Amino acid sequence: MGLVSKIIGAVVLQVISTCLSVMVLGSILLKWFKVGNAIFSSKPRPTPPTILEDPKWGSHGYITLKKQAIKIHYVEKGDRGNPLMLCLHGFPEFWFSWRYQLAEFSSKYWVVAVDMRGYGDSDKPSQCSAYEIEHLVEDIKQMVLELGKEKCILMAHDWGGAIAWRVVNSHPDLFEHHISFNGPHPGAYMEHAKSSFKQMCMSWYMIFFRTPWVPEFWISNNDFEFFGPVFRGEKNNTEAFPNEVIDAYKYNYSKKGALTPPINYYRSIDFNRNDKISRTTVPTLIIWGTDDMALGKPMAAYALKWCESAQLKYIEGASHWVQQEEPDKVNSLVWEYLNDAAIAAK
Ligand SMILES: *[C@@H]1O[C@H](CO)[C@@H](O)[C@H](O)[C@H]1NC(C)=O
Ligand SMILES: CC(=O)N[C@H]1CO[C@H](CO)[C@@H](O)[C@@H]1O
Repeated sequence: MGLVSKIIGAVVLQVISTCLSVMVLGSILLKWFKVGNAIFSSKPRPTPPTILEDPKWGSHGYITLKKQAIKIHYVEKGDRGNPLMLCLHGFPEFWFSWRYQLAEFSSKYWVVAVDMRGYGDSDKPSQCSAYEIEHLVEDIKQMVLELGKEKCILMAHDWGGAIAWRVVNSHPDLFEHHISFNGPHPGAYMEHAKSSFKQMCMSWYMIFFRTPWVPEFWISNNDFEFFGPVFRGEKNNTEAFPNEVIDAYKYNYSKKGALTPPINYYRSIDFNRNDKISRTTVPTLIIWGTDDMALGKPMAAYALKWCESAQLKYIEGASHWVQQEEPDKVNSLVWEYLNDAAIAAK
C-alpha cells in the first residue's frame, strides 16, 4: 500500500476512534447523572471468589518462554503423559473460560489453559508493541515446545482463535488438531467485514479500543459493571453466567494494571497489513455459536474455504461465549470429533 493511502487510513481510523470515544464518554456522563459519584468507585476485592480456587478446574503453574523472556501462568489438569490439549482464551477473559473443558477432557488429555501474555497472572510487558501478532503467535509455538511436547491439540476462542489460525498455518507440524470456538479466521473475517455493514458496526469496539485510557475507564466504571452484560448478552443469561462467574472476571480485571495489556492487543492491530494467508492443513473443527454479537455467522463458513480438512458445527442460539454457555453440547462435539479422528488414524 502506498504511503499516502497509509496516512489517509491512519487519519480515518483516528477520527472514527475519537468519535466513538466521545460517544462512550457521553454515555458515561449520562450514567453519572443517574447513579452519581458511585460510578467512579469500585469495591475492594481482597480475596478471590471461591469458584476461582476450586480444585476441580486443575492446578496452577508457570512456564517461562526463554526465547520470548515471558512468564506464562496456566491451569492444568490431567496426566502429563497424555497428549497435550492447549487452550487459548479470548477478550476479556483468562484461563477460567476453559473451566468446563479442563474438567471434561482431563480424563484422556493433559489439558493446559493459559493466561496469554498480558492477561491474568502472566507477564505484562508495558510497551504496546509487545502485543503485535508476531509475538502472540511465537508465544504459542514456544509454549508447546517448553511444555515438552512435539505435537498438541489446540483449542481456541475469540482472540485466542485469531492467534490459533495463524500459528497452525505457520507451524503445522506442531498441531495434531485445531478446534476453533467462535475464533475469527483472518481471511474469513476480512471477507465478511468488507461485505457486511452489520459486521462493521459489530466491530466498533475494535476501533474504539485504539483510543488511550477511555476504554479502560469505560470497562471499569460503576464497579466493572461491563462484565455482566458482556457475558450475559441480550438474553440476560444468568444461568450460564451467574454472579459468581461474573465476579471471577471482575476480580481478575480489577487488579491494578490488568486492563491495559489486553486492550493493547487491539491497539497493536495493523489494519494496513496485507498478509498472505496460507491454507490450513492441520485438521480443524470449527464450533460456532450462531448468536455471536461480535462475529457474524457467515464468517464460520468462509473459514472452511481456507481449510484442507475441516468440519463446521453450529450451536444454534448460542452466544459468542459458546464453550462456557453450552459446555455439554460443545464437549460432546469435541469428543465425537476426536474419537472419530482416532478411529480414522488406526
Ligand atoms: C437479569 O436477570 C437477573 C436475574 O433474573 C435480574 O436480577 C437482573 O435485573 C436482570 N438484568 C437485566 C439487565 O435485565
Ligand atoms: C491478576 C490476577 O488477579 N490474577 C488472578 C486471577 O485469578 C487467579 C485464580 O485463578 C488468581 O490466582 C490470580 O491471582
